[in-house]
Amino acid sequence: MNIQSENNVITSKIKLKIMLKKKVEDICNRQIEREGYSSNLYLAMASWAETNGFSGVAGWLYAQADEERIHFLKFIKYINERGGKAVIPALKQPGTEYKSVEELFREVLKHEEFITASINEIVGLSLEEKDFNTHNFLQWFVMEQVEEEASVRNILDKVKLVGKNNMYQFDRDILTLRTPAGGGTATA
Ligand code: OFO
Repeated sequence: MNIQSENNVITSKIKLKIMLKKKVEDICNRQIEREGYSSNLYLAMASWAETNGFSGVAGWLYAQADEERIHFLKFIKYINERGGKAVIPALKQPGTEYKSVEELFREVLKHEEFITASINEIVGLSLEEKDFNTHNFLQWFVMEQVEEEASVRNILDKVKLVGKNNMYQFDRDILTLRTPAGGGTATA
């Protein structure tokens, strides 16, 4: 065997080692769909808020939708970088109506809890499969979910405190409750 073919064999052995296992690739592709849906869900909620006079709430949701799109892209790039193939899915249509801002944020919290469980499931699989690269990649999402859930619970507490009659003030102030993208503390 000449040096060139020896190098090719070594390169393909290394590739085999670092390539994503099919199981991990599939579950990461499932997460692409969930992150894409999260972005669309928050856009749909933003549209409801904007057309019901809550421009502050809409601003919060538009910003959240942008963050979810970044999560969506992170998974796409990660799969492709690891030698898998990211599949861009069709996304189901989110709901269009909410009875109140409080109901809307209860739905946001429910959805974020679902995403947390989904991320944790991938963390579990990465450990089972001894895929430490994926495990490491996921740690950012684990922390992000802690922050997102805390931020939405904080908003829900405020909605309950101000009550229905003070929604003007709540809507005016909600953007000060935003946690900066990718970590950090809320400004209020
Ligand atoms: Fe809201 O979370 Fe994405 O990951």
